[in-house]
This record gives sequence, structure tokens and C-alpha cells, in this order.
Amino acid sequence: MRIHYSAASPYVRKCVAVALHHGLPVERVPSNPHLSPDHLLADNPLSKVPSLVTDEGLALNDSPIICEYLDHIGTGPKLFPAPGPARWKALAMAALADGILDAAVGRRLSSQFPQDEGRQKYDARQKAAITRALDALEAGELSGPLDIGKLGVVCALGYLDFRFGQEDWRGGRSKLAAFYEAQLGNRIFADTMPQG
Ligand SMILES: N[C@@H](CCC(=O)N[C@@H](CS)C(=O)NCC(=O)O)C(=O)O
Repeated sequence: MRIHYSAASPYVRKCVAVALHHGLPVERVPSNPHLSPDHLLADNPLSKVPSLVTDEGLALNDSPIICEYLDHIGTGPKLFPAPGPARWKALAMAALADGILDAAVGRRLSSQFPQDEGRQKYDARQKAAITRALDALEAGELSGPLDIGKLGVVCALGYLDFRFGQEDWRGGRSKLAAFYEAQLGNRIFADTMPQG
């Protein structure tokens, strides 16, 4: 099994964290999606990372699917609860975390474009979405065992620290900040801190 990998990608980080959680061996293939290398395009025509190629040769693209696949074949405690209220809660939190990532990664990419009024409006809209999502997490339930929702939140907060460290997401969100600090003791997060 191999994964197209970037140490800076929070989407890749989610998948690697799930693999580490289950002790699954996954070969990391360095792939810069912005350069669209042939070896990535062969597995993902969208030129995005992560892309996971299973031992059977099936290419899985999009981190939610990859995480669910890895959790399915893994033998550790399940991160995706069985169908029922716990599952929908975990998936809802995972989607909120992915939404933070989509907005933050979009802001990061657009910062390389000319700083015209259109870009500034785009940036303000994405920043506001992130703020609301963080407030919703602060107001929500963060206790209980690690699941795919909480794992996604840790990766999203780690990405905010990594790329937007000058913007204080912890201010006024002591519950979320305490949750994050506690999770950093878990080696699946400590060993996958973003780099690049
Ligand atoms: N929805 C995708 C998003 C993946 C994604 O956008 N990855 C970024 C790297 S952080 C990428 O490959 N960007 C290249 C591009 O958009 O062209 C997922 O969850 O895996």
C-alpha cells in the first residue's frame, strides 16, 4: 500500500494518522500536486494528495474515503463508529474539520495571487467561515474517545498553527485549546506535525 504524500498537507496528515493509529504499513511517495508529476497523475487525474493505492492496486482519492478504508482494514480501535448516532456525530465533526481545511488551504493558495479587491473578499469570506466553525467546535462536545471527527479537528487546528500562526484561534476558545493540547500527546499527532 502506498500514499502520495506531502508533509505539509493536512489532508495527507489525516490519512497517515489513521494508518499510524492502526499500525498499518503505508509507503510514503513524495508527490507535489502543484507540479502534477506523472506518477501522481497515473493514480489521481485530479493531481491532488492524498491518493492511496491499495495492495490490490485500487487508487482511492479524497481523504475521507482513504481514512474510512484504512479504518476498515485496521485492527485497532475503530475511528468510524458503526451506523447510529455516534457515527453521524463523528462524520458531522469530520466534515466541519474538512470545511476548515478547505477554507484555510484556499486562503493559503489565494495569498499567492494579486491582492485585489476580489481576493480580499474571498479571503474575508473564508476567514469568517473558519471563525464560525471554530466557534461551533468550542460550543460542541469534545469529550470521549478519539474518532474520525476529533482526528480531523486536530489536523485542522494543526494546519491553522502551521500556516496562520499569527491568527490566534485559541483566544476565547479555552475548551478547544485544551482539547488540542491534550491530543498532542498522542504519537499519531506528535509524529505527523506539518512540515515544509
Ligand atoms: N478533498 C480533498 C482535498 C485534497 C487537496 O486539496 N489537497 C491539496 C494539498 S493540501 C492538493 O493536492 N492541492 C493541489 C490542487 O488543488 O491542485 C481531500 O480531502 O483529500
